[in-house]
Amino acid sequence: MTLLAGKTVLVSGVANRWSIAYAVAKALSANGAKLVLTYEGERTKGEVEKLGVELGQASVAQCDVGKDESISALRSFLESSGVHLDGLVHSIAFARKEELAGKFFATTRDGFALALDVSAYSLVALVRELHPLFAPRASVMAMTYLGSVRAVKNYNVMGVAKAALESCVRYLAQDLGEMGGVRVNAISAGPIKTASARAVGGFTSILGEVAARSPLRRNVTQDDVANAAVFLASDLSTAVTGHVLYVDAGYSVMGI
Ligand code: 0WD
Repeated sequence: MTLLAGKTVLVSGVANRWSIAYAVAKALSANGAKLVLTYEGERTKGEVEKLGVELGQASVAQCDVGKDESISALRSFLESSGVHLDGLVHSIAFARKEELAGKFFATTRDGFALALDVSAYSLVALVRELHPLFAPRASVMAMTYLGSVRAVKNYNVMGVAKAALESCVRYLAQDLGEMGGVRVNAISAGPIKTASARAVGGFTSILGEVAARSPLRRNVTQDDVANAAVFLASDLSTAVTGHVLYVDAGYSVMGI
């Protein structure tokens, strides 16, 4: 309950109650953190405001990570509210649906740039703008997937974006560690049925494969990921940075 008492954490990427970010926000709050939730735009505003009320003391702000002016506006909002951030959760990804199926080589120049921009550069953009608000020993985390290091059917350009995201995590860890001991990590979650996941072609068969072959013989849940996020947000992980923490029921360690 008190693991995160006195800490304020910004959580991006809540779209609905199935979002990984929502489970993370709930777990952070249950462990005593104050929350700032951000939503992308009008489409998700109402739902996120409703979830913010359910979470108690969450404040809610708009931020489209694809737009620098939107990130600057978020910074102004946080500054005017006197918020210092002890944590930042990046739980955002986007690629065009038609590029999450079929041949990877069919990826268009535009689609590649868009996926990399929203899913990877956005972490850099958030840190670039918000780092002056970070408290000492703040914790930044991003959500990634095994498709970054393995070729996963249909994951395609999102796998490339996740590889970039994980590399960004390492470079940001290098930058921020000497600025007050701020750490930056990624959680590589096993597949979970959410709105984003359903956009990936053949997603249900990926769930079946993990349940059949992972050491724990099951899929992971949003709550499994959220518990790891609490660890990374807490002072239990003050010497962990630049790391990709697999929360995947062990699937990634399996060979034949
Ligand atoms: O199997 C899964 N669900 C896994 C997800 C396995 C491993 C990793 N992840 C990652 C995703 O790639 C993503 O980075 O976890 C993160 C969260 O994904 P999620 O919880 O699975 O999906 P979802 O509930 O759809 O949340 C992602 C949200 C978007 O939702 P919608 O469904 O509205 O596209 O990212 C947000 C948006 O709310 N988002 C943006 N937020 C701000 N600015 C933007 C943007 N430009 N674009 C998308």
